[in-house]
Amino acid sequence: KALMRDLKQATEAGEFQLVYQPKIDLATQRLAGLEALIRWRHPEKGLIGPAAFIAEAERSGMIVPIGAWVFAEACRQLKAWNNAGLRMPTVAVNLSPVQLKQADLVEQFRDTLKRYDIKPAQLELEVTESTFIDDIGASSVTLQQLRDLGVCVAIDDFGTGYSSLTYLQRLPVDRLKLDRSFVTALEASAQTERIVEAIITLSHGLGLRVIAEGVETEQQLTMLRAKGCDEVQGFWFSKPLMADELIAWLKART
Ligand code: G
Ligand code: G
Ligand code: NA
Ligand code: MN
Repeated sequence: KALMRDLKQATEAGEFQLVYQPKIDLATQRLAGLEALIRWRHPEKGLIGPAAFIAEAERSGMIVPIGAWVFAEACRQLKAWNNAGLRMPTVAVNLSPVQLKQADLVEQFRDTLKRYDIKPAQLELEVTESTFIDDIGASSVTLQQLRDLGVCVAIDDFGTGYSSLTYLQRLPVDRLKLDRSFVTALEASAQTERIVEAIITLSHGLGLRVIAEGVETEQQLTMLRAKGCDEVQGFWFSKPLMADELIAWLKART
């Protein structure tokens, strides 16, 4: 397949790029973290989003070198910010289920953190519920090893997957990201409101911080704050930004 051949070359040709979307702490209104999201600058096709190539990269196994690049690039950027005296909060990286099965994943991440002299606490990993359907036991072991390294782990897109409560009971995670679909439905549906309240209460009871994704309106923000949500991420504050745009965005906010 043409895309596949391109995908292989893209890794070597340096055609990938990370953009960063701010996460805001609702208690302080300050920047709480960033989510790194991959983009592909294709020489002919232009800018390609992950929806168009991540699934194919997972099928072909290319996600392994791509995922290694993503983690290393996030560390490189953090190091550059640290060197520039910018005190950036945590950067979260999306972890594919395929990567979690990689035998040398923990070692690879440990080496990369060391190479860039990054404190593990500056990194966070986002994993979706689909990661666990095959083998929750093996996934838990690897996630715990990653947490033992010192990185944070978040369940991504929470509520869209399968047996969420089993995962909450068994998975070693620190944070929960409430899926965008709940946020979208919040204003129009009292039922969604009750569900969101219950998820936040449940999470807090389990010691998990809750972050809501896809916040696009002030009303959504107000409702989430009233319900005790800890952090928000979405177009209301900012779309994902290139590193230099992010610096400009931060300057404009203060
Ligand atoms: O940035 P955008 O909204 O287009 O992202 C779409 C999807 O692609 C999201 O679900 C996100 O989790 C996924 N994604 C973005 N960047 C990465 C990445 O670096 N690795 C993996 N595995 N998935 C990513
Ligand atoms: O699956 P994941 O949560 O990793 O996906 C994150 C994706 O959601 C990013 O690609 C980003 O572009 C997109 N996104 C972020 N904020 C918003 C938002 O407020 N509205 C919509 N529609 N998409 C968003
Ligand atoms: Na994510
Ligand atoms: Mn998500």
